[in-house]
Amino acid sequence: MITLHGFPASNYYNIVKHALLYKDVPFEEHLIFTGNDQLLAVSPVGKVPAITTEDGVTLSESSVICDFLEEAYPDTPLYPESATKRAMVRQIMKIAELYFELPSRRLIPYVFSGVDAPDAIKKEVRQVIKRGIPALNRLCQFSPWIAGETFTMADIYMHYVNVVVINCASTQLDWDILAEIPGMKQWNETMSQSDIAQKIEADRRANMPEFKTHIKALVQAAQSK
Ligand SMILES: N[C@@H](CCC(=O)N[C@@H](CS)C(=O)NCC(=O)O)C(=O)O
Repeated sequence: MITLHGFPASNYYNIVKHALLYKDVPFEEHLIFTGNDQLLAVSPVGKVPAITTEDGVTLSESSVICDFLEEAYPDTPLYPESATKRAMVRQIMKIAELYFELPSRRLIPYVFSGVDAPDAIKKEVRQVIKRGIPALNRLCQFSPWIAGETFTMADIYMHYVNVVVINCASTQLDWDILAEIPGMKQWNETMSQSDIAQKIEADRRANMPEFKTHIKALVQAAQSK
């Protein structure tokens, strides 16, 4: 059975968890937070998520794990058959990560510490997201799914990117970012209503207090050095 390493408050972790649940691949969750040296045994840079495959191989990087799951468990596909359409799905995922996820992520420490981010950082984050908006407007179909008629990995990926956009970038920048992409909010709402997304959201909320305690301990340890 696959082991999924990480913690349910992580949106990257939840991308992989959603794909596993959607594909109905048996897995067990191993709760481990970042900053734990044991994570290095399964993830070369000590980031979450990582998996241990049924063959005992460890893999990290959410998009790599998603590709692996598709190839190893093709029965419930999450990518189209045509190479071109597969690339289009991956294009949405890549743009979402580079122009929405990564800039929004820079604001996570400020959200957790309840401090307003410095203007210089806000400016940089805003500039990157501004490039992502027209790109996603061009690429996202919402007909009804993000890449067209078929539900794909890009639906899963974008939904969990949006968690960070909504909770970090929109709050810190006082900017309703999803509203800039017509169809995005309604699609995101539909995504959040699936049984899988609801289970993942319940697990995320349940894990939050422990995760916050962990972050506080990390900050205190760093300050006392
Ligand atoms: N590119 C990685 C990013 C994963 C990532 O940043 N995970 C966060 C948790 S949501 C993490 O492990 N952060 C710890 C760190 O940056 O050291 C992926 O796609 O899996």
